[in-house]
Amino acid sequence: PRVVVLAGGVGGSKFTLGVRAALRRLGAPEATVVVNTGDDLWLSGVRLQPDVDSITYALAGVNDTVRGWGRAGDTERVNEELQAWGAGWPWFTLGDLDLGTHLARTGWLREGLTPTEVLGRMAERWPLGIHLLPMTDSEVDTHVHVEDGRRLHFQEWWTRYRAALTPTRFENPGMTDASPAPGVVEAIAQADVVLLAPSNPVVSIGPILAVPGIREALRATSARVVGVSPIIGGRVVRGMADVCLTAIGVETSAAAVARHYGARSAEGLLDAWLLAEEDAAAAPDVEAAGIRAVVAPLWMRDEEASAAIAEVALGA
Ligand code: GDP
Ligand code: FO1
Ligand code: CA
Repeated sequence: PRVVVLAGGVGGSKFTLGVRAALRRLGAPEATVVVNTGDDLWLSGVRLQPDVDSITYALAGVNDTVRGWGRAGDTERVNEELQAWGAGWPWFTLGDLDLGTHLARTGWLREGLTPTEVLGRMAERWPLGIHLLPMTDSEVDTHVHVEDGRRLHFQEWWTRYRAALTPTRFENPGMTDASPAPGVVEAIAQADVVLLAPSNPVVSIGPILAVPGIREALRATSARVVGVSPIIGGRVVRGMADVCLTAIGVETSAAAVARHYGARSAEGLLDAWLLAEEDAAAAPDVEAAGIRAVVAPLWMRDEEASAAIAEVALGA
């Protein structure tokens, strides 16, 4: 099958590893993975793309699996020097190897390459076994409005305050003028299956769906659209998706997230939704919303577990 995946960083990369393995077994073509770029930011003169890099590093097998971001075995010599200059953010670490990526990317952007072309360039070094596309070539960084009236970049809200400042809303300045990156709408139109990774529904999948044209492409495609729940047993596995969901008035439960994406038959996106075994009792709620519910083990412990989830999703 021709497969498109919409994905964020850590949840997105673990799931993408599984999709790649499952498609290789089937002898199917490489999946197209559309990645969130709302996490991106400029810092110390370089462009960071955390979710892009999480997927790139994970598929190249060079990611730090313990920390959950950056390169395995990285060092922080340059970061110490930046801190000594008072440059960048004191709560934000740029690893030496990671900085190599940011410098290469920023150099290419300054030479006039688009973010899509930069990803193409990066795939020459590390053939990822997937076709990685940014959701858009525009800069639409996510900002978080918090209770005291301030507006922070998503990265400051998360890494400095650990999501402890209550968000009132999320905003992607520039989004109304953005368009999908070249190839995104075409890939969705030509797909047999579109998978929503078990990524943060608000700040990972949310920005992708907010790019004008992407939701419409998902509504129009003849592909089945299948989502995988990032909520297991009524809790987020890691990260701050619960805080984000609360801010937009969605309960932290597998059924509520499915209803948030909505049934395709009711102006939404989903044909089917994978729920964890721990949430099997919520299956009737999902079905009542007009979405086919499929119960499966959803812990992405390792690549094999993720591949099994991908196989169930492709079968749904
Ligand atoms: P981020 O960009 O690094 O925050 O990562 P994503 O947005 O792609 O994914 C974050 C989400 O992944 C969180 O809401 C987690 O609940 C979810 N997640 C992480 N590990 C697992 C897992 O093993 N299984 C499932 N179903 N969800 C997971
Ligand atoms: N997360 C942290 O908690 N602290 C950091 O210092 C940090 C640095 C960092 C640098 C590059 C990069 O690509 C990601 C980095 N992250 C860091 C992870 C990132 O803030 C978030 O976890 C993701 O954006 C959430 O998807
Ligand atoms: Ca992210």
